[in-house]
Amino acid sequence: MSPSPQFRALVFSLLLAMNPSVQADYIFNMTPGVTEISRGIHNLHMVIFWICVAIGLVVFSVMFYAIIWHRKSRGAKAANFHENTLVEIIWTLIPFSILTMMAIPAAQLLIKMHDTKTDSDLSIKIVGHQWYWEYEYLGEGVRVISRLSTPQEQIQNRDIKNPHYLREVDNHLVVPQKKKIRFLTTANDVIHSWWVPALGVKKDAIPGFINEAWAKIEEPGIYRGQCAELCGVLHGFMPIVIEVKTEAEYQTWLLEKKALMNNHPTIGHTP
Ligand SMILES: [Cu+2]
Repeated sequence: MSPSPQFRALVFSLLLAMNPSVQADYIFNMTPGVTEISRGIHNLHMVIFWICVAIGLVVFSVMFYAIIWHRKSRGAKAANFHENTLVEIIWTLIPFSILTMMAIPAAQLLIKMHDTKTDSDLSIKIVGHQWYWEYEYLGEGVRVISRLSTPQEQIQNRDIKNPHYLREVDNHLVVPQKKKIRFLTTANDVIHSWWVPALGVKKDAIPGFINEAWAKIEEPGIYRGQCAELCGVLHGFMPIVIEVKTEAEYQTWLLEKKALMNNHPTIGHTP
């Protein structure tokens, strides 16, 4: 009997996974991102990860040592003691101090992440809609409606999918580099969540509430994200694309956008 197609596919994918050149394409870890905060999150994640690895090694070493060298078949007799105050104090103090060590850098980073009050250079109101994003540049009179731009032919498998399939929009959120941008998120209908991993920002957009986040992006480029709160049938079809420009390019873009909106006041106002 020849192996089933499923079995052959499994063997093939396992062989493929063992190939070093294929492994190079996989990144299992979180990425450091492009802001000070996202790097801070990544570093904290790595520190906590290695603390967990160390705890795991210590606990499992002691456990396997006890299981192997002090097993009953070797004639080991279990110690029988209760209410040993010293032991109880030690096994309370050790986890307590480990948790405190973890909490200090985590709290420092959280405070930094939530500090939207100081020195922000511009504020952008982000409104989640079923199913697109709306960006309003506060004080500038500029509004951008950002919708999925992947053609229906690709979604319905009638055309070849492009590399940014379902992660591309008609109008990017354009922002300047090296400026502290304050994001104010809210929603028009149901709860959405504005998530851009490279910025280390994930903020719920809740109707009737305004949440705050911020980012200061060092390098120009395009960064992508998506809605991260199940918001209805097209939840997976409202991506986020941020285009970071140099300050001069951003000012030019803003002027062009303002001129366009003055000439056509309905642009960006109607979904
Ligand atoms: Cu959504």
